[in-house]
Amino acid sequence: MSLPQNGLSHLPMIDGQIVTIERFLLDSQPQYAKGDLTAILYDMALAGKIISAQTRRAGLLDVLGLAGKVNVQGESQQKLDLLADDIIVRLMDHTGRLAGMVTEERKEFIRIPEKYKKGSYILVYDPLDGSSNIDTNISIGTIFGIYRVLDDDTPGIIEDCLQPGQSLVAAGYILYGTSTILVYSAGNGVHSFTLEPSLGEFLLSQENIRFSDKPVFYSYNHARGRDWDKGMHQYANWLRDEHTPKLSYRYIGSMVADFHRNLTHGGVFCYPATPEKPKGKIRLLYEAAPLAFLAEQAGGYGSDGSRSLLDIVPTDIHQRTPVFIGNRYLVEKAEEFLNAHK
Ligand code: FDP
Repeated sequence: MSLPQNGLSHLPMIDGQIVTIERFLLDSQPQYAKGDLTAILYDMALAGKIISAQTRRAGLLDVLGLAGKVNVQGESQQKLDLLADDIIVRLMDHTGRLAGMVTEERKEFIRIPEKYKKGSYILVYDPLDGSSNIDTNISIGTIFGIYRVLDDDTPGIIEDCLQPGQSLVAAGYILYGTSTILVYSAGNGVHSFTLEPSLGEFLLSQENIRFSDKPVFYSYNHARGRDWDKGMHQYANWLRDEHTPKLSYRYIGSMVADFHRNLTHGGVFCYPATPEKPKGKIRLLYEAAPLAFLAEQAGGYGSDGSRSLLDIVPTDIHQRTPVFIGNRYLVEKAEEFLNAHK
């Protein structure tokens, strides 16, 4: 990103140009495309703006704290989770571009109401990842993935969502941090946009993001260490004691924020399996697979400890998976340690 000198220094620019997300998406669209995917991505940017505005005001509005309900994972839902979920459904169900949706916050596959046209895409999303951090003003984010339906002629069905991450046509996240950033890939590199709050516009801030080949960070919940198997212990020791140059340990506990930091500076995020949680904690469809898609597009890799996260064919829309994601060689090293102690 170049630094302009002419009083526009608050605006992100690429080679002196101000590029809005709309312009970038339209320019990136293949000539044969109908524009539906572009429109879904643009709608997700709009959802991000609305959710961002709500999260910024969360301390003022009555949206902090528990909503008094429990979601399908048996976790307490925060009011802001429900609000973010509602915003996305209300923005997306009537556009004629989707055939269905899956969200962390609803048990069932969301069908498109019959009164609306059915589209050719499926949206899977976690409206607010890291939501246990909401009350403490720590970065949280929306993660999403987009699939094509298996059959254009049938109404959207659950099987449309049970596709491996290899079939994603696009994925991304919106991170509500010190600024609001949208990061996405439609299979042609990873690009980021920063929300300029006074304009309400996402402006291109970085094109073709790649993991640094000199990673800096590793991230996992160290407190879960007592439950790890030998392979994970040895991997953690290797990260701490043997990697050169020395890495730094950082864990926010908001995967999307941990991922973003590691994408920006290089590193690895892990949420391994434990006897208590043999499948780990992270959800495959709307958390792990979209981030693994972005990781691969940025030259990194996402694994469940023995295979690519993108190769796993989901059997349940809310299934969980162990996650190792970040710089390819750091993730492959995790596979090596875990497999040696199976
Ligand atoms: P959260 O429960 O707050 O939504 O997948 C959910 C997730 O957060 C990740 O974002 C985060 O990395 C992880 O869970 C935190 O779990 P631990 O508290 O067990 O570390």
